[in-house]
Amino acid sequence: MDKLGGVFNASSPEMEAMVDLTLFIIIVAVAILGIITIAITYILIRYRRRSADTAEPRQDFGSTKVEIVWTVIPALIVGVFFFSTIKTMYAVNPPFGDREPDLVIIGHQWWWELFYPKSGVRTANEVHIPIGKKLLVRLNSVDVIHDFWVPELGPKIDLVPGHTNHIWLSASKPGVYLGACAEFCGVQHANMRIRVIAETQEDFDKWQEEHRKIPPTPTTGEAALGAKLFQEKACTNCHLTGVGPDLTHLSSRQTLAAGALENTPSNLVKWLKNPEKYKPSSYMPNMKLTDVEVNAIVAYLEALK
Ligand code: HEC
Ligand SMILES: [Cu+2]
Repeated sequence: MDKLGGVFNASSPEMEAMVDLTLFIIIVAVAILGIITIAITYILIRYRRRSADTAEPRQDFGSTKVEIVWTVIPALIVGVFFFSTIKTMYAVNPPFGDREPDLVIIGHQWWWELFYPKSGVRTANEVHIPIGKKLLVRLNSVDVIHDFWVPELGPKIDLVPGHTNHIWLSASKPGVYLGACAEFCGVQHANMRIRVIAETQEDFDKWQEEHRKIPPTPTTGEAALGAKLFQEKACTNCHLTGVGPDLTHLSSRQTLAAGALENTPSNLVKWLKNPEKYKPSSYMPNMKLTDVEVNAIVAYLEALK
């Protein structure tokens, strides 16, 4: 399974702001720890009990000056943390007013439904974004609480049934950023992976243009038989209704079933024959297809481009 990128490998302005704040707090905290450790060590040695000491040392009770110093300094430090945090929150999550979302993500057990309202593109599990742009993302769930988390790009955000959340998503350089559902959501929680594919505006536009088109239904050969079976075997009952992922441009995706399998024609055959084996308990039923049927459906799905 692919490894997630680390949070310190920030690849978006949002994540950079969060990492800067984290490092700043860590550095200040370590400096305080250092000062205190040195002070305690010094005091322990300098004022240790010596053999000539017989009486109790001088005792001081109450010093307004000292009280003020040790109240004001920590208050200032906490104040600086407070304002840096507010500034970071604002950088990561600026108000979006009545702007319409650029992308809608809907959590399902155990896959991500993706919809780009402005272009009408529907897909699943692999989010495409243009680099250097902030996308406003609206998140929802149809079943239980899920959580969208791509560590290199930004904070985690819950997908809650009956409640809408928003997040800004961006990437500063092209790449494939891996993420995962970060809220336990059932047996296949671990196989609910996300890929964010950040590309140049040009490549993103091209991707979007291709995904807007409904490919023609094949009329000859195995693929034509597959198209017929796709209707007859009731695949459409789930895959055209949002119960299962949109399969129109499946062949352009890198993985199958939210990261459970690499997307190759032979893995697609395996998946269709026995989804249970690769993603136990997933809501894709074993459709009990014959080899001929599976091959025809794979030919059809591969032909949809
Ligand atoms: C009862 C609803 C249902 C039916 C019927 C159904 N599927 Fe699915 N299918 C799903 C669900 C739900 C998933 C997502 C599984 C997951 O990732 O957890 C899925 C996943 C898939 C995937 C992987 C998609 C991706 O984005 O990675 C393929 C391919 C697929 N189904 C093909 C088919 C074909 C072909 C048929 C008909 C022979 C079919 N399905 C019938 C519900 C269904
Ligand atoms: Cu989940």
